Amino acid sequence: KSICVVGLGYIGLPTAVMFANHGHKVHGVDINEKAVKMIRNKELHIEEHGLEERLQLAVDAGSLTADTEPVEADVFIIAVPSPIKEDKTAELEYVRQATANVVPYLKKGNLVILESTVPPKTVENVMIPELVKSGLEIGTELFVSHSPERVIPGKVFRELVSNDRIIGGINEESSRMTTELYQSFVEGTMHETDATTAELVKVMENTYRDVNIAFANELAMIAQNIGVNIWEAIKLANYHPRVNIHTPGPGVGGHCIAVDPWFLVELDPEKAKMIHLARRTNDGMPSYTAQLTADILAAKGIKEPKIAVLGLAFKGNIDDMRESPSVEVVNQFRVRNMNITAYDPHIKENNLPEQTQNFEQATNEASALVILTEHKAFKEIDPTTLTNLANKIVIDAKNSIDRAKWEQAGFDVYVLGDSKN
Ligand code: SAJ
Repeated sequence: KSICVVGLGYIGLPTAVMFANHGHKVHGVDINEKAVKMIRNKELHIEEHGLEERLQLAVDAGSLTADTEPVEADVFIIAVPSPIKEDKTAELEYVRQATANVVPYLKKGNLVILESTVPPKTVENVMIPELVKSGLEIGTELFVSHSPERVIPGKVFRELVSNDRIIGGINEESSRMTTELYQSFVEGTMHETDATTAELVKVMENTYRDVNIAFANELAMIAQNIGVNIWEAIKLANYHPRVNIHTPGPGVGGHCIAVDPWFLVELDPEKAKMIHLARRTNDGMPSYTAQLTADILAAKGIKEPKIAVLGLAFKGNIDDMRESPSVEVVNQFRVRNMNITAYDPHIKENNLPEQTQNFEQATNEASALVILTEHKAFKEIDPTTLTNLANKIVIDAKNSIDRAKWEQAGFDVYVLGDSKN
């Protein structure tokens, strides 16, 4: 089949590459000219394990092209951002615009698939009104579905293949066509439903995690006050066959889990009470983490401390800083007039004035290291080599380092949610 993928970001590019390497002729579209150029040159504008070699293969074989404009195709896949605005309501302009952009290229028999995560009813209320402008009859001449991506950054290529998929067509024929297409590489089961159900299911999945993480964060703060290590307590609770408590931390980041619950709050603010509170709890964790650090240093009598923040990505081993709680933790340190440097081996451009690309520089004369992201690179630090610090104090908001190893090297180790500090 010929497939036009609109949006070549964290989801669109891997998806385009997968289809291209599984017998389809793919044309990728992005408004970012620099990204398009890079893709044509087989260069990555995003980091994802296994992407580089797969991109090379697809471009060399001539099965993947890229441009800023769509072309005619059998199938159009839309994978553009659907963020929230300042006021926490959904920004659907990218979805609407991407849909409008493909309309001039649509022909009878085409299938349009939305992969972006969206508030329930977006296909019906935002996409369909654009698609009717093609003059094609929706459901008989033009087929439409929502097939939300479910992959986790860092393991995209594994999960694209192995995860089950929800396929929500606007009618059965749309679902059937979509299932058939994804069967090119998906080994998981395809579950067909209607478009609005699929939209809700996807938003529910991410909200489930957000609420569960908020619960874990609440427990961490309680444990901290009563002398219990929450990490140990959660591990023990999760031995119960029907309990799965998530992990606490300095907050929830990314473009999905910290965003999608707001779609439900916007949809029904009266009913989405717990969902709203969970968002607020998780959004409060950066401030809690900064205050925890400030309290530890004050208790040690360290005046005008210099903090080395380790980890700016929103989670481990990725290069993505979107909605990262680390940015807010840094901000909370600023608010407390604390001196900071920030370092992340995965974030190659300086996004914050405090950021440095040099680990030595970041840690030089530091009163404390504050680990905010569970990068493998931080776990591998040999604490005995850290000889440029002002104090041997490490605060681990992710419980990610080997405590014994650091203590042996003479460090005072503090872990968020563990009052054995
Ligand atoms: N986090 C915690 N505690 C946890 C799990 C995560 O504090 O127990 C934090 C992480 O540190 C990170 C944030 O939450 O800051 C989100 O990380 P994540 O790994 O849970 O999720 P994402 O945003 O990378 O990907 C999620 C996934 N959804 C679910 O797990 C239900 C993924 O499958 C989706 O495809 C993706 O959202 C998406 O695009 O919607």
